[in-house]
Amino acid sequence: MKLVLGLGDTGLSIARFLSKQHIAYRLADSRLNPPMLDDYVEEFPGSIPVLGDWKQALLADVDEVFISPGIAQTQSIVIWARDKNIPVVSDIELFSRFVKAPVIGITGSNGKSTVTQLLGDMITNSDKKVAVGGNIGKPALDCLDDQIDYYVLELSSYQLDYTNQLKLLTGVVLNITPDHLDRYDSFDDYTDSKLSLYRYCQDLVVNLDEVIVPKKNNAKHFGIDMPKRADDFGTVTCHGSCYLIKGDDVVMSVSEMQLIGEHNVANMLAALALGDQIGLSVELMAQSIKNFKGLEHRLEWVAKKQGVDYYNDSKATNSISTIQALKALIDKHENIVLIAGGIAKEEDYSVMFKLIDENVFGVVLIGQSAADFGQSLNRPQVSYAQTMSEAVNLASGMLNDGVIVLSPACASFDMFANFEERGQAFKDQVFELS
Ligand code: UMA
Ligand code: ADP
Repeated sequence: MKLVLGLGDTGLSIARFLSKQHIAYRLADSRLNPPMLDDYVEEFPGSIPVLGDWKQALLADVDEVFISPGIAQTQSIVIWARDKNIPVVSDIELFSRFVKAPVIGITGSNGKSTVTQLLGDMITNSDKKVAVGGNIGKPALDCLDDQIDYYVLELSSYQLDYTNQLKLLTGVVLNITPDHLDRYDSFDDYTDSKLSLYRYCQDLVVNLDEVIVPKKNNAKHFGIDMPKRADDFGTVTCHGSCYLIKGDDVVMSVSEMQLIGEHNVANMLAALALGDQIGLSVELMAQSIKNFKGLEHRLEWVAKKQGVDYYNDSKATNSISTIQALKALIDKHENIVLIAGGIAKEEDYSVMFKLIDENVFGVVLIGQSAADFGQSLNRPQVSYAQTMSEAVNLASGMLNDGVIVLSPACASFDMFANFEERGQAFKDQVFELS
């Protein structure tokens, strides 16, 4: 008997998969009304999940636990299972046991979804069948299909924590900066979780600009500087224009990218390096980059209203992502108003506050962290809002030209269901402005 823990997207995908394989399982969730309850009951009429506080009895006759990534290792059910030497395994490891085509794994603190989606586009553009999934949204097990040539999986540290076996053709740890520290004893533990991805890779892609990631000679490298080796990716600036290059060869001009910011240049280089490692044509990959509009809620241009450009960067849930958004916008605009705040992460925000003090004209603060953030800022004009509509209205009153960006540097759960709902609320309000 297997035990499936969690009835969100992952739990439902595991239940579906085990049912198809005719493997007996019990499904449990510690909440009384988990997100996928209705879907589960509709798909498996007659099956009843066990809801409410974890009980030891859930483990009776169980030889393996399949767990959703949102359930922390400190939860009693995980501790009980491990005390009884019952393996606690992610959906990713289960997927890996059954997958036939090569898998590419992408992790990191920021940029995972952007690189995952772009690499998926590059593979499609090369006339191969690709499935893109994992932490980006579609659970890995729901992607399994015999027709697929490549799987591109975004992997979170939570998923990696419960993974001990996985076969990746290639993979990358894009960057490592503090995030999710409520789930880890220390930043070192979080780093180890991210770096564990390399244990499963046949070939590796390494970011030369990420000091924490150990450099390996047998890896393909990328970084913002000029590459030292013919097969690595980087950039060069010539007569004021910046180019993406492989070795000494120009791939394309950065001005042909639709995304802005140096962080996105790094993301493009990472996707190029991964694609090159699996044999995609550099020319076709460059075409995919030129066509790539980016993902919703990631420094997404929304509209220009009364001379002001509005950007939705709701996915910025930590300080480094907001720092990168501001740096990208500072390069192009003199007047910036930032809408930020929410549930702050356990990290040091001082670099972000300094950047705001030096470069941002006005700030509108929302959510739980508003008062703390306000006290840490000295220079810009600061206002406080209770709702997103109030925040957008206050921000638009501060500027006649320039840019207003929602880049919260915080999680959204104090005011919204998730970052998508927060970004949508921002966009709806922007569209309502005259
Ligand atoms: N649950 C409990 N007890 C708990 C915690 C959760 O029973 O203490 C139950 C919840 O009631 C719920 C289920 O577990 O029914 C939810 O499981 P989950 O939180 O693991 O969420 P899923 O719906 O399965 O979605 C997960 C990822 N969520 C998390 O890692 C928190 C999704 O990433 C991912 O897209 C999906 O699997 C498919 O692979 C989301 C995410 O926020 C986008 N990820 C984090 C991030 O990107 O920062 C890591
Ligand atoms: P993830 O899937 O790792 O959360 P996303 O591609 O969804 O990454 O982007 C999340 C946030 O991080 C967005 O605000 C985006 O603008 C920002 N971001 C994207 N790439 C990087 C990067 N390489 N470094 C820092 N921030 C980034």
